[in-house]
Amino acid sequence: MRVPKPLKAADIIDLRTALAFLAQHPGQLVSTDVEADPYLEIAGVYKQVGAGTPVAPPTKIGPAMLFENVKGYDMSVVAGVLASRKRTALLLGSAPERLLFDLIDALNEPVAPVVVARDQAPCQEVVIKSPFDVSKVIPPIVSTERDAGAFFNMGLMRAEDPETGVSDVTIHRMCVLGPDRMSVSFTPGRHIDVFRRKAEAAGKPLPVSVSIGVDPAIYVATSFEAPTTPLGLDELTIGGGLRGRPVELVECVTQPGAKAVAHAEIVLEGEFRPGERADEDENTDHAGWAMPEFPGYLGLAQRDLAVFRVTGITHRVRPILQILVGPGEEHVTLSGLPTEASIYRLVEDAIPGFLQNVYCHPGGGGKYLAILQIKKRAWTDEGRQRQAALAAFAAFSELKHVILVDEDVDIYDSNDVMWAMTTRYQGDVSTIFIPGVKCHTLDPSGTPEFNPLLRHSSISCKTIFDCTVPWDLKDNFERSPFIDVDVKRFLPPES
Ligand SMILES: [Mn+2]
Repeated sequence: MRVPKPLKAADIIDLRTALAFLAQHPGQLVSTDVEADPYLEIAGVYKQVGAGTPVAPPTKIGPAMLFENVKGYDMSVVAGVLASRKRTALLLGSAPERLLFDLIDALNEPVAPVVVARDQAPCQEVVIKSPFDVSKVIPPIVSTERDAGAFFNMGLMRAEDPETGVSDVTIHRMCVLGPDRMSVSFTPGRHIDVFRRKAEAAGKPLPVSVSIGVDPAIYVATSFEAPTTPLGLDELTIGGGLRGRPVELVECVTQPGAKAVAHAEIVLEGEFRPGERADEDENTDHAGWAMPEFPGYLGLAQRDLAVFRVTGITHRVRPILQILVGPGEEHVTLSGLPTEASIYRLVEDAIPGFLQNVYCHPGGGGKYLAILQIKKRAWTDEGRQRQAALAAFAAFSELKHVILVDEDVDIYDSNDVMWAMTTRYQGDVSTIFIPGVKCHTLDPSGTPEFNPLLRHSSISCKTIFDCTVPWDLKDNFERSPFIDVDVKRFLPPES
């Protein structure tokens, strides 16, 4: 028998090819056939294996994990496909420090999706029409004992504007409330919610698809937010740009107005009906909790949310349910990479050649904390680092802390960044406070209880930590000049 060719990143077209690709790389994918319970156990296992900060210790950045024996279900579950920057770079055929530039290239050269015929859409190999109970078909993943119920948090929601026809994809957390009902948590202003409100005002349902388990490039592209992707810019065109070929869509079976990702593992078809609302915690006697949120705390249950009515489930034969556990490093990837690209683009437009790279650090869940690496080229660049930080806040409104470092600091190595913050920083002269600015609702320190000067929660003091060397003092800050050696000669292979 011929030995098959190894897969390249460019061969990845869906979750399955992504997992087969990862299996070729030591330490990137681990499988278990030990029976695992979707209630608490799967999340509890992956929390230790690979969720990463801001999940509480013990945790770490580890491999993706495939649970092949899920208690009570004939479906596998995979966690953490994107829970590592290195793995994400492998999957996109890139390098960790290059990812944001790939995203910018994809933004500049988007590729529009195409619609394929039903028989070209593996996601419709199995079609389940009502009546059904979602939780009997798909393993209901519950992360902690206090959670409001089972959540889908890797569901790629797609809908079209009922007036203009423009489309949008976004991941929104969905809590399973009943056999065919789930609540959807929309942050105010999110694009699909704009579509939903228009349909509701016209007294009509909004057809929607939720694709679960897709090419990792699609997930990465999906998490762009305005202003980089304004209303009307379909993030799937960026997913297509990343791969250099269109994402394939298919018309839904039970929702003719909706289209799903043809190569998804599972698709929930459904609609938002006018006026229908629910509380996220209706099944826990309104205990007040939702699920673990990206800043590392248990999220509060939201009330009066839009309700997604499931009208059909389609899936592949032996489907794989893709989940995110934490949220930790996987959220950092999904949220942080597009944020890095948005920041770089805006700063580069304003001050060409100055910003070297950006890293949205796990300490901020990919949203609150960005490290900007800059290069002062002349005395005239002094102060531009702070201008770059201001531009970063403009590029992404939920950003709270910016740490500025010079070009000789490794932004991905927290030790190196803390070294800069210690030896190139004086609190009283190197810190810039911008108090009372809108940040993010999920920062528990951005409240009037924490800071009496704040009138409401979700307002914070944006802060710039300038850990760059003043231009005229450069000579005092030269790092010890070791020689540059090709170390590979001195080490065993593979290390
Ligand atoms: Mn959008």
